[in-house]
Amino acid sequence: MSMRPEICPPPWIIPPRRRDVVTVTPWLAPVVWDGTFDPVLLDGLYRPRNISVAVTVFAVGKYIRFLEAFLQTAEQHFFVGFNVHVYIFTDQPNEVPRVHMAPGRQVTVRSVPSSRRWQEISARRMELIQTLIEELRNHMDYIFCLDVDSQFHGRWGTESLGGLVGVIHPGYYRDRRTKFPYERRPESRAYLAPEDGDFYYCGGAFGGQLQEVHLMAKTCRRDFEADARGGIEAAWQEESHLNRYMWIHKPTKVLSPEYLWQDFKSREPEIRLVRFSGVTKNYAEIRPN
Ligand code: UD2
Repeated sequence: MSMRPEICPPPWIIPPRRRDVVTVTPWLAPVVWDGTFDPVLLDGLYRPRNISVAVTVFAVGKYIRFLEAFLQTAEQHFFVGFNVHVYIFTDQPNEVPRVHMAPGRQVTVRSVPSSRRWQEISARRMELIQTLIEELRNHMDYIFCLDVDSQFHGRWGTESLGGLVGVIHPGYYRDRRTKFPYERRPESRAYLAPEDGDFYYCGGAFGGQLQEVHLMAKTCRRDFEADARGGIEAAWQEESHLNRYMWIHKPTKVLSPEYLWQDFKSREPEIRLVRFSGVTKNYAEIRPN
């Protein structure tokens, strides 16, 4: 792989690009914010490697209604110009909208049973992600697991790639760790003590290299099931287990809340760009219970 030197200034002359936010973790993982990276440089580095990115998205019950906008906006903003394979898990395969996709991009639909409890849907995701990755090994390079009730509004691309990638939850990024809604009961395998924790990460967006995400999904599933056998369900289901996992196995890249905002939240000054955001929804109307 060769790179033209003129597109990459010498690293020692680049001043820090953002001073208003944390751009590196104490364990030296980058925290990605608008302005901290050069998209042209990064795309140029990854393009010769012909990388492929898998995406999982779950659309069970009424959540099928979010799929069309999710897919359409992914075409506009998510890894544009790269190989992308979206895996849709749904109980209504015939209702999956047809969205035109650019060359190198495709969709696969997988059937899953309907659920009576919304917590079940969220919990089962880790199991399905684990088994999907076991099938995909050697076919895809990276995977992102995303909430369907969301839309892309800005670029989400090669700057997000890493071994294990966590997204800082938009609801808690200004809070102290004692306020994070981690699982606080020591009898749960998702337990974190008040002095533990780095960020509060989203269950609605995470990813990385296949083997890293596989290990995380497998561990979260195992711990979730062990909790269930003991009659306990963590405060935020798989999101709680993911937070426990990422406390112990630090992500190699952290994405700022630009990568999962929430439409109902007013924009803070440090959020220059919302790239992906959860739509505002009526929980009582949309969830099975
Ligand atoms: C939060 C998390 C979410 C998950 C959940 C509880 C963020 C910003 N959001 O979202 O990731 O951790 O809390 O565990 O991190 N789904 C269906 N059908 C249903 C219910 C859910 O398909 O009837 C799927 C769908 O893909 C949805 C996802 O599960 O996007 C998460 O469920 P949610 O959107 O209801 O949870 P929410 O927004 O409270």
